[in-house]
Amino acid sequence: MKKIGIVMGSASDLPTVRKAFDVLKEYGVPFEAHIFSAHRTPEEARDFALGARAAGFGAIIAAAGMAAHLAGAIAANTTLPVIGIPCKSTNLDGMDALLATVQMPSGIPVATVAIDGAKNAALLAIQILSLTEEELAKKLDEARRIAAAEILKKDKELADELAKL
Ligand code: RP5
Repeated sequence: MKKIGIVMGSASDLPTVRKAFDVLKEYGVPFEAHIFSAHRTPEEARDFALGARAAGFGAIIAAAGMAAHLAGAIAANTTLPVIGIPCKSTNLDGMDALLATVQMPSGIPVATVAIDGAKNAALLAIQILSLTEEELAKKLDEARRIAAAEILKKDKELADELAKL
C-alpha cells in the first residue's frame, strides 16, 4: 500500500494534526509525518515534495496556520494529490490560513478541508488510496454505515422524547 505523507508548518500544529494520525492508524494506513515550514525550512519542504512520488507516497496532507503557504508550496513541487488543512490561529480564527490554503492559482490544486479539519483530511487521503485498495474501500463503507446507524438511533430517541411531551 502507498504511504500518506503529512507535513506541518510548526510543532504548534501537532494538536490538530494528531487527529489525522489517529484516523490513519485506525484504518491501518502507513504514514510518515514531518515538521517542514514553507517559510522557515523551504528547502526541506521542497525536497520532500520533489521526492514524494518516488518514495512511495500516494497523497500528501499539509497543515499550516497564519500565512499558510505550505500546502501550496508542496503542491508546486509534486503532482501527487495534496490535501491542505488550514490551522486555527489566535488572531483570525483560521480564516487567514483557510484563504491562503484554498485560493490556489489555476493549475496547482490543493484539496482544502475545513479549518482544523484533520479528520476529513485523513479520510480524503484514505479515499484516494481506496481507488486501488479494496480493503480500504470496504472499511470506508462500514464506517459510513455505522455513522448512519448512530444518527438514526438519535433520530428515534428524539421522536420517542417528543412523543412523550
Ligand atoms: C505557521 O505559523 C505554522 O503552521 C503555525 O500554524 C503558525 C505558527 O507557528 P509557530 O510560531 O507556533 O511556530 O507557519
